[in-house]
Amino acid sequence: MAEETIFTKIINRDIPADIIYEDDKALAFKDINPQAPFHCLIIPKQPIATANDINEDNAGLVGHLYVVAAKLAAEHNFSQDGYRLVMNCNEYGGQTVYHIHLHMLAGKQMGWPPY
Ligand code: IU
Repeated sequence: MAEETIFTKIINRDIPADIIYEDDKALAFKDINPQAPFHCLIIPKQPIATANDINEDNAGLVGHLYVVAAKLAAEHNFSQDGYRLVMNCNEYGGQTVYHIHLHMLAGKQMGWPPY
């Protein structure tokens, strides 16, 4: 089990967040430091520390994060124009919160490479 992070506090409503989606397995909320006109984080309610901890047992849950992303894209009309989904891992990946999260960035043309 991963250490409790600030994202567990958001899941438990111990601290506020702009929550835009919730179901029994996942939560999505607006990033407090948005890097695009639309920037939300899609997280599993069950904490998983990093992408290194994704395995056959939790693959369905991780896949569900992408299902939520597709739903949000449709709901917010980003499906056609497109968007970016990113999961940072550990220091070199730029991860700062050790509870996996899918960044969903939309509403502008993204660049590549992403550094
Ligand atoms: P990272 O991939 O671990 O670096 O992403 C963490 C993100 O969490 C980052 O974009 C922060 O702005 C965001 N965030 C947040 O939305 N709310 C918080 O309370 C905290 C971080 I702490």
